[in-house]
Amino acid sequence: MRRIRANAILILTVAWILGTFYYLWQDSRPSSSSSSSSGSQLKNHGRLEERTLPLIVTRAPKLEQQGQLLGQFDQKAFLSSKQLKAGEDPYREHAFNLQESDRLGSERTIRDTRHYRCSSMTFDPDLPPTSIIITFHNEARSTLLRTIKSVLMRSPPHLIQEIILVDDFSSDPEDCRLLSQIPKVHCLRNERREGLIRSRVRGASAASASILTFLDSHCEVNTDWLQPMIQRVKEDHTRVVSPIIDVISLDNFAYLAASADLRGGFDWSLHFKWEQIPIEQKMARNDPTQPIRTPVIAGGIFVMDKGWFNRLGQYDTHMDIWGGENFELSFRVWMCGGSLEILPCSRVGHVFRKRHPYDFPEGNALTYIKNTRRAAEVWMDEYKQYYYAARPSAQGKAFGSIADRLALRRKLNCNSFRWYLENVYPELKIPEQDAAYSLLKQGGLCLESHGTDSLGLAECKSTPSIPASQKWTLIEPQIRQHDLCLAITAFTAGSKVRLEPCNIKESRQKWKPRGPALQHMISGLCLDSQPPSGPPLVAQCRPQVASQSWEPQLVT
Ligand code: LR7
Ligand code: MN
Repeated sequence: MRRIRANAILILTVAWILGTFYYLWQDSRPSSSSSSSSGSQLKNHGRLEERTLPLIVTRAPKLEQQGQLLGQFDQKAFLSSKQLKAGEDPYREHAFNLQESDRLGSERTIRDTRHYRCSSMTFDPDLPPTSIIITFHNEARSTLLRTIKSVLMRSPPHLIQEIILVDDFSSDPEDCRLLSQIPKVHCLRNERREGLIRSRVRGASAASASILTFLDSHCEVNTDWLQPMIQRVKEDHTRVVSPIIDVISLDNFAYLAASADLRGGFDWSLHFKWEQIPIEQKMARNDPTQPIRTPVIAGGIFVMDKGWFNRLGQYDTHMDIWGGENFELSFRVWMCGGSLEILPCSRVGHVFRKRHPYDFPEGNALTYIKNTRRAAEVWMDEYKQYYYAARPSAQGKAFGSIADRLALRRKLNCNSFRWYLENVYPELKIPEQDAAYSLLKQGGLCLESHGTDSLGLAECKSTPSIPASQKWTLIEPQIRQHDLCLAITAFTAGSKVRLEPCNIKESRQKWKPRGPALQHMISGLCLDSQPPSGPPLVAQCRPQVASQSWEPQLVT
């Protein structure tokens, strides 16, 4: 009896110990149900992972190491000479809580927010070093110093060739001068306000390493952030790579993990947003350490080969202050032969703000319009009409000459924006245009849909009683009715046509006008109403045949 009881106690004890281990192990993995609602804007906080317990921390280096890191630089004096005065609004100058930032000082430990499998990744022993480029305009001393120190503390020293600061004409030139005392840090000061785009180009031109790494001036890089990015760029110099950007709270400076299932996207007004990875890609991801292809990058934190940066035309230096350069770079990289990806095993924290703490000499809205208009005019081809439709105030606003950027695009022999939409961002919906419906007339008859499977000819109706079934939107290459598109069912003459959900990648849905006829682009066949009573089909094109003539008539 006693033996049975002893055994029972032993079994319970073992189970308890195993259970505890299992619980701890579970807890140190990112939760799988963490995807938060698809982020909606640049400064949103809707992309945080649910788990926020600090479990694994990155240790700060010992004091003697720190001495070596900072050389002659006196960080105490640097920070203490410029702190918040009693009674001052801590948010006023930087749009984040300066008091909290100052309280943290020049460094701290942060949680390693990577997936647990990232720590077993291996990298080439001979990765090339990088030049880090940080532009700043009136950045708070504590956030700027933490950015620099986090780089020095959490990167393998041999991978940091130098840190190039570009002081974009901040009010106090001392910041730049003092920080240059830190080993490996150089600071270039602009003689007038240039904005972040020209400042980055200046920093990049001064860089001596073959790989460029851009950071905002209020970041904290996390454990082993750099190796995954340099590895990917070393393998293929046309890749432009970003980390997952964790959130540093603008109120209390807590370091919070961002969701790992997001990528960069945008709407037609060229407003950046975080969005969920498309479901098919998510299902296919069985390795959480794999890169995530992204249509655009947020813009501030990325690694790029220097030769590739130069060959692709750096940045559009006629863009001012802030905004739009991330679209221009992203379109250019994809359309001219490169790719963009987010590396989930690289994490960098960034203080997301709700407003700009600095002034825009020409006004915030006008500057954003000028910059995005330049991106749209140079890269978006006929699709720029949707940008103007979504941002009517952009029409007629000055944006300067784009001749050199167009010449660059020609020289690099870049793909079209349609190619980009089809191959990189097929999820971006082409908007319905209210005013651009047409009838497709053949004599007195009009092409009409009856449900999705059946099409036919019927007597044309006139305004105001035109039924939706006779209204077509002709957006080359598609012939649309709301979200449905006219498609051939097979690539042979005599095949039926029907309506199916639009998909810009689908070659069966691509048409172009050929004289009065509508020609299917790939098969070369033409839309034909023969026999007149039966459903329309595709047939060999015969110019001037009445059954192949479709006269579009705009209805407003
Ligand atoms: O006139 C200026 N001169 C500058 O040097 C204005 C700004 N800057 C500096 C500034 O000090 C900071 O270091 O430029 C950097 C970016 O400015 P922020 O931090 O005010 O911009 P942001 O974080 O709101 O903006 C994001 O979008 C910008 C569009 O132009 C840039 O691409 C930023 O780099 C970018 N930041 C990120 O991608 C970090 C992640 C945020 C997201 C999403
Ligand atoms: Mn920023």
